[in-house]
Amino acid sequence: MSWRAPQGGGPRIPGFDSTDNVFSGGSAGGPPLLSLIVAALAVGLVGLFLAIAFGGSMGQGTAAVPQPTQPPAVLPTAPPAVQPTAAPAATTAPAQATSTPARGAAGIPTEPLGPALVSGTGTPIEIGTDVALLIFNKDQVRVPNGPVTLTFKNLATAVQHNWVLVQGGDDVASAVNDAAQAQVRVTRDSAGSVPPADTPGLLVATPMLNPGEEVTFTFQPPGSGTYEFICTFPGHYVAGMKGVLVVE
Ligand SMILES: [Cu+2]
Repeated sequence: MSWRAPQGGGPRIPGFDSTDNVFSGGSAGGPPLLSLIVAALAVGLVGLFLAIAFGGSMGQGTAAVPQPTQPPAVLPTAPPAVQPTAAPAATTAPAQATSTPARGAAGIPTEPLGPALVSGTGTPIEIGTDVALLIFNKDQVRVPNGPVTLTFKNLATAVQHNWVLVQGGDDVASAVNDAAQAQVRVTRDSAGSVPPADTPGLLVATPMLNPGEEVTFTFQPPGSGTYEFICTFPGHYVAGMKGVLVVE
C-alpha cells in the first residue's frame, strides 16, 4: 500500500512525469525556437540577397572597368598595323615609276624628235602610207619656206611605219637609216628602229607608229631646198619607202 503512495506520488516528480516534460518543453521552447529559426532564415536570406546584390554590382563594376581599358588597348594597336602596310604599297609605286624611265632609256621614243622640231604651227601638210605596200602615199610634197605642221598617218593594216626627214639625199638618208637599225639591236624591238636625235643629218623623226596611228608635229626646215624623207623600219627604206620634201 505504502509503495503505491510513493509510486502514486510519482507524478509529483517532474523528471518522471513524461506528460509534464512534453507539455512543459513543448509549450515553453516551441515558439522561441521557431522564431529563432525564422529569424535566422530571414537574416540568412537577407544576407544572401545583399551578398548577391553587392557582389553582383561589384562584380559588374569591376568588369566594366577593364572593358573600357581593353578597347583602347586594341584600337591603338590596329591602326599602326594598317599604316605600315600602306607605306610599303606607296613604296612600290615609285619603283614602278622608276621602271618607266628605264624603258625610255632603252631607246624607244614615244614622241617626235630631232633638231628641226619646233613648237607652234606652220604650213599644214598630211602624208600617209600605202595600205599594204612599203611606200608613202606621196613621194613629193612642196611647202613654202617656213615652219611645217605635218600630220603623218600609218594607214597600213599590219605594218609599223615612221617618217624621218634628213638634210641631204640618199647618202645621208642611208646613214640615218643605218643609225635607226642600230637602235633595234639596242632595244630588241622594231619600235625602237628610230634614229637618235643627235644622228648627223637628221632633221626630225617620228616614233614608230602602229597601224592606224597618227602623229602631228611642227618642224622648221633649214631653208629652201630638197630634203629626203624615209621610213626607218628595218628593210623599208632599202625597199624604196622614201620621198622628197621641196621647200620653196
Ligand atoms: Cu615603213
